[in-house]
Amino acid sequence: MTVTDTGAVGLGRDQLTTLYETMCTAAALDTRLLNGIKRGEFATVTWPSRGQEAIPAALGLALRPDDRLVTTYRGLHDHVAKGVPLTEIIGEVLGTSVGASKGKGGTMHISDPAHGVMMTTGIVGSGVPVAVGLALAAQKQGGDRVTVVTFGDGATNTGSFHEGVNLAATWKLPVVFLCQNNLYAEMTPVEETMAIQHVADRAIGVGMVGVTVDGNDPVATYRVIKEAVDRARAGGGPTLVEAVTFRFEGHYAGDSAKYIPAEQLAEMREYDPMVTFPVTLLDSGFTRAELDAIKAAAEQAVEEAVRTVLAAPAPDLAEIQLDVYADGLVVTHD
Ligand SMILES: Cc1ncc(C[n+]2csc(CCOP(=O)(O)OP(=O)(O)O)c2C)c(N)n1
Repeated sequence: MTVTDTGAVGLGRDQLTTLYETMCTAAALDTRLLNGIKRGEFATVTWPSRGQEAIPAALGLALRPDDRLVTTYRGLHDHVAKGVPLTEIIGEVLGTSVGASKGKGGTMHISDPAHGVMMTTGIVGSGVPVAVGLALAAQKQGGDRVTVVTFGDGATNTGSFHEGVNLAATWKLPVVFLCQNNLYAEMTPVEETMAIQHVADRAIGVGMVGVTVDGNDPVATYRVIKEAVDRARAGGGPTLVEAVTFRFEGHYAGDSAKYIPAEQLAEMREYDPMVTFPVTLLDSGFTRAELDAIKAAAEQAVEEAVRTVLAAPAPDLAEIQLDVYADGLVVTHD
């Protein structure tokens, strides 16, 4: 197990811009949805990721468009990073016909194979074996496509996780296991469910590379994920990446998060990537005006997408069985 330090920036201006654009879009999306729910503008449920923006931004930069992703209910940022259009994401969260699954999936079940998003799941840990299956298919097909699966620290306590990583390591499958360790599983602090300090240590038991990185540092996280993706693509097998971060909102929209101690919240705010990364960017030659413009453009794009979605019709009743069964099979009830 290696713990990386953040190191010098060393990325090009375009890459840094992409990282910040993705982070701003993800943060704006989270905030806009939460605010809309709070003021009764729409009724839906989301699982916020405010604070975790650096990890998906790094992931998006490290992946090719044809690489595959499996994610969770807390995956809206991952969808943004993988290029799923905002109208498809918001459309699905709000259950309208312009959603990625035409409004039939909801926040927990966004899939968009055209952008490589194969599954979003609400069953903790269940994405791992699915990603391993996708990686096995890629290996059998002989291409160099990589699959990434993201999950929380709590998911690494499930049987699915342990079975999946073991098989992937044994068969050297092209998959990256990306744990977004936000220090809580739902309302339970990580130390109450794990006797080890680093999730990445779990890689040792199956003979796989495991790396822990500061998940609030998008540059360091990008480097670690890129190395893991390159290794998988070159036939070197899977990696378990643990990106340590923090979630500033409750487990779900409406959860007051009272179980997070005030001192911990205050301390972690110092490491909020939406605060620290702009400082890095200013040190790297960006101007405050440039950063403000990126943030404003992201907020405007989210606002326009919300407007489009709210003007879209609900899914048609005739739609209800389409895309649910295998092609051509429609079940009817007399
Ligand atoms: C198999 C299963 N058990 C329990 C739950 C209830 N549940 C929903 S989220 C969650 C916590 C998961 O924590 P973690 O994997 O750390 O992800 P996070 O929510 O922190 O991103 C639990 C236990 C579930 N959805 N699936």
